[in-house]
Amino acid sequence: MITVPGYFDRRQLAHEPVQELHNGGWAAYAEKSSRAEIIAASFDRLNPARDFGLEPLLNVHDRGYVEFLHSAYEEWRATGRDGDAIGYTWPVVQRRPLNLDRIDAKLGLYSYDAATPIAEGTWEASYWSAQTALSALSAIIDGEATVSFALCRPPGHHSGRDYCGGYCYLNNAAIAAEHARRSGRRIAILDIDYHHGNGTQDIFYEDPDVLFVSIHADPTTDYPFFWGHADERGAGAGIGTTVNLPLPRGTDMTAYGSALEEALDAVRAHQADLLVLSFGADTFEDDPISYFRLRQDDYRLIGDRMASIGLPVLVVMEGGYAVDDLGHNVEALLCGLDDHRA
Ligand code: Q9C
Ligand code: ZN
Repeated sequence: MITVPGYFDRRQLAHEPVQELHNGGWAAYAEKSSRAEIIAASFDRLNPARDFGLEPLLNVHDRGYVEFLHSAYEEWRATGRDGDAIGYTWPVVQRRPLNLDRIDAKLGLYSYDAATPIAEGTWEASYWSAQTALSALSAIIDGEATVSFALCRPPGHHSGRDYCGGYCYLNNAAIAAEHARRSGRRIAILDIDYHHGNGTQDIFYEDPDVLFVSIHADPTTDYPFFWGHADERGAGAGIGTTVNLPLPRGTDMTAYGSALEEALDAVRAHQADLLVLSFGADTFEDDPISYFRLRQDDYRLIGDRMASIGLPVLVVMEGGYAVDDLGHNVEALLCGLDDHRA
């Protein structure tokens, strides 16, 4: 039984892209709404999201990008096409501000991959996913809880200030972290999704106040390839407040546990007073798109280790695609986090 307060809004289910480009062909979209349903089923009750409006979203994301997310599907359909909006031309060289109106061009400007289609309910679901993160945060800020769970979906950690990618549209963890920082908290973000959280890293890359630590699959073999290498340590005033701990495919709890201790040392050294945990259960041994070997019991250990640093923790859901096991894996993590405090 989960005793940690959870937050969720059913409007997050509205996002249901049909397919994604996978290994050179079309495959069923892995980030499906049943992921959220199965996690929700592990809770006796979930708290509804409150509406914090657009402002906290715009404190992280570019206004032009947010407007694009809001209208992209409609603009795509207005060209007479069927199906979901998806980019196919990306401005990799000689980028300049052209102010292109064509939806095909805007999809290229505001995304970095072909894994992130925009469907009819994408804006509505992403908006409420972000509000869910803010609502779960408020339970901690208002002193009602020391651990709180945001059942975010769509996930967020691949989304940057002005782009979507990796099934992510609005960066829920970054939005909550920025909101908490503005209320005077000192923030560490620990990202333990299988994939590197390139969007979150990018948002805080030059920021000395927000620590970003990530344990993930080595990007030389795994998505997102271009970010998450160990030598990425931040820039400008933010040098040292980005920490990347890539691990090889096949990693089990023994090696994972050592990386986790290193990550927690970095969190302690930052002297944060709030930990935002970007939690992906795609490190699970049976995950269909990932290659670590964590087992259900390991999530309990991870939660337990995390609780040992004694900080309030906002858990923000990211990936995890072994749908049948997802509810149990989330439950294991939250039980580990909570036990410690009893
Ligand atoms: N199937 C998260 O876990 N895969 N995003 C690219 C190959 C993208 C994962 C296409 C994986 C993104 C939040
Ligand atoms: Zn992932």
